[in-house]
Amino acid sequence: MLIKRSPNGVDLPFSSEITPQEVYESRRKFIARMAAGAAVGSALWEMANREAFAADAPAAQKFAGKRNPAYSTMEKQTPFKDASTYNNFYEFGTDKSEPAANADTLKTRPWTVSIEGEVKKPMTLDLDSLTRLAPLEERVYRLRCVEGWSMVIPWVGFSLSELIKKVEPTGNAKYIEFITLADKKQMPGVGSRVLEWPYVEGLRMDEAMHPLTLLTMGMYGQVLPNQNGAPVRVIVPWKYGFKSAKSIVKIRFVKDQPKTAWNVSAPSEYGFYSNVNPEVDHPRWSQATERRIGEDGFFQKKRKTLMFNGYPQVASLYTGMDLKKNF
Ligand SMILES: Nc1nc2c(c(=O)[nH]1)N[C@H]1C(S)=C(S)[C@@H](COP(=O)(O)O)O[C@H]1N2
Ligand SMILES: [Mo]
Repeated sequence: MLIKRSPNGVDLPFSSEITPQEVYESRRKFIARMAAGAAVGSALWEMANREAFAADAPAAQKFAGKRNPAYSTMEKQTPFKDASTYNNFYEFGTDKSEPAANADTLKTRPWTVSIEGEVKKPMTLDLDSLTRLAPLEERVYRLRCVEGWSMVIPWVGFSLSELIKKVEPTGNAKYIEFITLADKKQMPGVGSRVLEWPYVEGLRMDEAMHPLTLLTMGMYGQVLPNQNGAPVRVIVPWKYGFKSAKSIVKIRFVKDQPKTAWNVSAPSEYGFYSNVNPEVDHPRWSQATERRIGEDGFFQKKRKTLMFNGYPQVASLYTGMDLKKNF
């Protein structure tokens, strides 16, 4: 095990990893509680990380799930601070810092999600009934933005398929639409014309049913911060980040491919599929590499982007499809 002296004189394992100053204290306390000299394995280090990051935002409500190791990357997690202050959520402004600065006006309770369209059992669920549909899991996913940066985030939720099974889609349900709240009173960006509101995203039914597609209510063991899409969003880890719609109020099952917000605003740049694909460049930039937020410096060599963002288990969904045409 690597033990090196940290700047504040505490022995830390794996201190080659960059450690944000503000998490030293809580991490030090946690490590102090462990038996001195005991082997701090990667699992314990993970716990120490989580404890430290959770302590970053003391006001947030706890929201834990059982770690699903089969669906979790062991890569270094993005510090909570970065994941909750570097955001895309155009309903609150287009600068990365604006969602964190503005999203406290979003009222996440009471909240309902209405599920409609081609289903045998349409329903409107409040947050508590939604949360109780299936056991909560924690899954550490890579999320790669179309802009060329990525993060590693421990999300809390369950497979969207759990909800889909409950509402019993009809034979006509070929696609699923996610519709975000669009309320000017709560969301200052909804007055702007950057996108058509409400923000709409969509998946083909088999993509929506894939167990990796996560209905997400929390991250880092806490309820989602508003700027990350509280109280409920989806995370589709093999697609560019914009497919992962935030603050969902409606889920609609439909026959035809939905008109999605980014595809409508710039169809030559943002296709419906939007699978992470290092071989298909965005018309204005390469998609071959990416920068990990909170970790890779601006002057550092960028890391290689992986096909399907490193989730090869989804490849069979696209057998026989031309992924250059269906970008
Ligand atoms: N409603 C809504 N959902 C959205 C967006 C948005 O502007 N509005 N931005 C998307 C983009 S481009 C990305 S990269 C991710 C960012 O999620 P994060 O802030 O939790 O990392 O949210 C996606 N979901
Ligand atoms: Mo993005």
